[in-house]
Amino acid sequence: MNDNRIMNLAANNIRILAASMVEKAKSGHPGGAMGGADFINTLYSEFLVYDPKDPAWAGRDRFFLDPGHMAPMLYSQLALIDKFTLEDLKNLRQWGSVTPGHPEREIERGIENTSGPLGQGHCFAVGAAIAAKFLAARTGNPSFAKETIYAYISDGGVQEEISQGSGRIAGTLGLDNLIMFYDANDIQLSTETKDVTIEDTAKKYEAWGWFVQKIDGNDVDQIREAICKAQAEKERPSLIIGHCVMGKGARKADGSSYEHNCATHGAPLGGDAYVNTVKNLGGNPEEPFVIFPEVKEMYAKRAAELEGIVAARKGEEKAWADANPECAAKVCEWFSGKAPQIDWSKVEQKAGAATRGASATVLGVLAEQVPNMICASADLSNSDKTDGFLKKTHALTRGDFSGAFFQAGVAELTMACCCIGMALHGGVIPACGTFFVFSDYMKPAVRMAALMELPVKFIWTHDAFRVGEDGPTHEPVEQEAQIRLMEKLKNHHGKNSVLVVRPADAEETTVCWRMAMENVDTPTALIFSRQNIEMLPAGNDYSQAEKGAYVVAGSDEDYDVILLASGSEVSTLEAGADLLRKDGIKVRVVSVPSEGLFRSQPKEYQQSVLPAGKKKFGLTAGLPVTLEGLVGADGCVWGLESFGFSAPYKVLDEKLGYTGQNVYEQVKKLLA
Ligand SMILES: Cc1ncc(C[n+]2csc(CCOP(=O)(O)OP(=O)(O)O)c2C)c(N)n1
Ligand SMILES: [Mg+2]
Repeated sequence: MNDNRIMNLAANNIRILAASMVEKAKSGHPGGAMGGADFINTLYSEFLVYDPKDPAWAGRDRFFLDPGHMAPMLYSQLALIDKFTLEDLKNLRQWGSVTPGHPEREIERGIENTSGPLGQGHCFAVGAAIAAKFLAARTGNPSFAKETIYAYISDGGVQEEISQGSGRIAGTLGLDNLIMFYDANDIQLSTETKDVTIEDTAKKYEAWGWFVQKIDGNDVDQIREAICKAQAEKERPSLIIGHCVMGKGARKADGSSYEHNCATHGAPLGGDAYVNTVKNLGGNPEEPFVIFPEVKEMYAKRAAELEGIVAARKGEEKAWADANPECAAKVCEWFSGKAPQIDWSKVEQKAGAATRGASATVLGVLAEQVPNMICASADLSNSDKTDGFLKKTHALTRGDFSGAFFQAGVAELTMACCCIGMALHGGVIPACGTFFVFSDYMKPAVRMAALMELPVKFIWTHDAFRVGEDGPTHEPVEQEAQIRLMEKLKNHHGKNSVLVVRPADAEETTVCWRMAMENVDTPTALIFSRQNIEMLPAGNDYSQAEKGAYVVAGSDEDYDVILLASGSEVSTLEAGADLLRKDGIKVRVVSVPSEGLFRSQPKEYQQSVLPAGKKKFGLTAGLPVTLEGLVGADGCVWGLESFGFSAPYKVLDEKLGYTGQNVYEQVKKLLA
């Protein structure tokens, strides 16, 4: 335990740095950061276990920040442990700086997650806590059982609906390795919190099965005691509600208090207010970017302490590894980020199956061969066919994490963000399934997974209006176009930020899953049909799906027209092609499981598959725009431009023109 005088000095140091960063940048959020300084300082100086020399150590505690706008607090704290320089802090929010406006994941610098969209961080932490328990159960490595996942949340995140999902899941699964600190400062961006909510947050979390403590969030003794009690809790996740003072220590230009004021949420304190604040906190406004010597000393002492703590943990790990060399080697492999070794010859597809069924076949093999994979479903496992995986394992439950299936309940965004959290933790390959139409509930998570370059697998079934009897609410139309926009968006490494695949039949499904498992650099979206699909012509070389688009076997030389599609529409094109050939028209059929991937191929290949100037006809059960980019001025696209209708799918196919006959008619018109 450190001297409280120095602890308060360190917290003030963080406040000064945070306020100064924002002041210098002329933009940012000082108030929340100043309020939370006592908690983060206490956590890092006395509790958080990490290896200063080995930031990516798999057994480290994790700290997830949800309110990314409190970046100045995190950067300042990390400057106290030498992860950022004072120069870095001075460059907050500037071009090319390592201190962007909201933190972006960078393990080397101690940033575990990208944050900004409030609430998702709750689930990232829950997912990481699940991963730690899963890895502990699966491997016996003692570090995973000792790891604690800390999360820092705020009023905004608690109001976000996703907090309900994280609260429910963590309570249900009894995640006692999760400790959330709620910075309850009663202030948010434009109002006081009481203007928008009268809820009793403590009771709410208690009802979800959490251990809840309420403390003065600016009192180091109370923070310490609360963390100790939370660590001692052996059944429930912990919520520490810290009543913090927004803008703690801030002073206005006239010297009066600037605490508990919305104005400090998202703007520099400004001029004399800033000067008065720094002085009030014991700093020098002429030279605010300093770390006080006593604070430096305290953190040097902590670094030395950590050496001992980490050495002891790593010693236990070594004893375990010596006794379990094979398992230890596997764990290393899991954390390497490399794609798993899979014997794909074990996948035996049934001809003519729905691609969701084909996906289930693959998932069954993955469940057997990929011991660090966790598959999830939002209460649809028997429909989205993730039950192919479930049948080979069992669900994760409170007190028993020996299974590998995560029953997320009806909560798609929660599920997706928990999977992201698992990926952030590392060592685990997460996949999650639901109906494609409900991908709408998951977009914010997909975007974050894409930005963080996490290889989460999103499984979306019931890919088109052929869920007809359920009616328009359940019929995806514009969803494929939306997710394919993410394929066009490049990540920080200049790669397509998401790989989106929609296979044409059961065999192409296997190849698409292989691509998904081999894609360790970005998320993958897999889009599957509900209904059975005729196989592509015999002799088709499915491995070509890896190029994103390819010429299907049986295509004619010297063709008159190219027919292109993804998913089940390819087989509809084949039916149309048969009719066209009877009329003497020569046809090339192109399957395009991924436009984004296709556009990443050499120009010559793209040109060889879809030569410019050749007549083209695209067929999509989505919006025409899904294929218009590939067809261009060379033809037309038959797509859907309404929400859909309620009727059996074969009726819809007829009424909406998804038949070989309509393909024939439309192509005849195009060629006329
Ligand atoms: C999903 C989402 N919606 C809106 C915002 C914009 N926003 C950033 S901070 C904030 C208010 C947050 O209040 P609180 O969490 O209490 O932070 P404090 O004001 O205490 O710093 C809002 C609305 C956001 N970042 N994410
Ligand atoms: Mg607040």
